[in-house]
Amino acid sequence: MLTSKDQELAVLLSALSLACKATARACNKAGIALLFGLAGETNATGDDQKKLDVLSNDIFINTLTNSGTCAVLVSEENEEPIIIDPAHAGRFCVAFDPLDGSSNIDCNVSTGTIFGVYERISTGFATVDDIFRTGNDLIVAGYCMYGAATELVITFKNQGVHRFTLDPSLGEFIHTHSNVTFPEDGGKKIYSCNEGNSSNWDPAIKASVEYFKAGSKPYAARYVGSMVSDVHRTILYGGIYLYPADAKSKNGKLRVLYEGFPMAMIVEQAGGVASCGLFKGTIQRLLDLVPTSIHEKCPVILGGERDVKLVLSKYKELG
Ligand code: AHM
Ligand code: MG
Repeated sequence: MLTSKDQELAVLLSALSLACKATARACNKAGIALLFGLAGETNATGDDQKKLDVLSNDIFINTLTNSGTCAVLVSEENEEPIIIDPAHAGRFCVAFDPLDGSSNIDCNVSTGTIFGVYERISTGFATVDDIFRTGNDLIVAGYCMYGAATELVITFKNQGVHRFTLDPSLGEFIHTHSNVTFPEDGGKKIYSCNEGNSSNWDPAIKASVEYFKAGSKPYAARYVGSMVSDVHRTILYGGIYLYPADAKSKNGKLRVLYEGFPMAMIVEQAGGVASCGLFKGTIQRLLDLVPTSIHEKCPVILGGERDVKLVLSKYKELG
């Protein structure tokens, strides 16, 4: 029998899937509806907002607020958390990046939405502390990829990773794959990172990428520049995705709450490894971080065990 929590979670998931469908439609029609280009504002981390960033953010905020299932929302596009008035609040808190991969929006390359769901711990007025928790506390993590097809990938913590593809003729996500896992042998030898930053990387990352490129059968380089697409390919084909810290960005580029945590949970649930590498003096499992600000960043190293272990061994060797 469904508990009231299960029922409320079903409503939340329906709201998330509706917001993903609406965002997919906006991306599909962007050229015709003149939705490419800048909105004229910057977001919380100082990035120029695109029209589609703003539209998708409105879609997610309105859909989640109106679902009546949420108490706190954190979006990449909002400087402050949104605390929902108790009369309309539910039991969940959602951190999301409504349209990740902003640099790819205007050239019609894949983008995605990333989200993580917590169950609130407060009673009465929710507070941002409901979301300043380790990634291990997430009860749902997911992403939606707006690519050649729109695909929703979700994990309900400890219940594996599931793939759903949007059938545009039905307007519904169809469940296509259960218990998605990384290829057992590590899969294809692919490394995925912005190598343009390599002169600022630390020695362990430099040495790892040199290792991947060495020998008679070097790894292939693949980098879309949209985390959702790069991580999706890494899970399905194998290999490693890195956005490490560097001399200019000591905490890396990607945000803990709505990029690092949800992707790390999906990767671990698919049998992979998610690490920050050597971060703040220790080899740091990504999901064990405890954020203290909503737009906090962390280094991200995700992939199959074969390749992430290699990077961690370079950290042990070189510091
Ligand atoms: P965004 O949230 O502003 O789109 O930034 C996140 C994106 C990730 O999707 C992607 O992996 C990374 O930034 C690419 O960064 P870069 O252009 O520095 O390679
Ligand atoms: Mg993003």
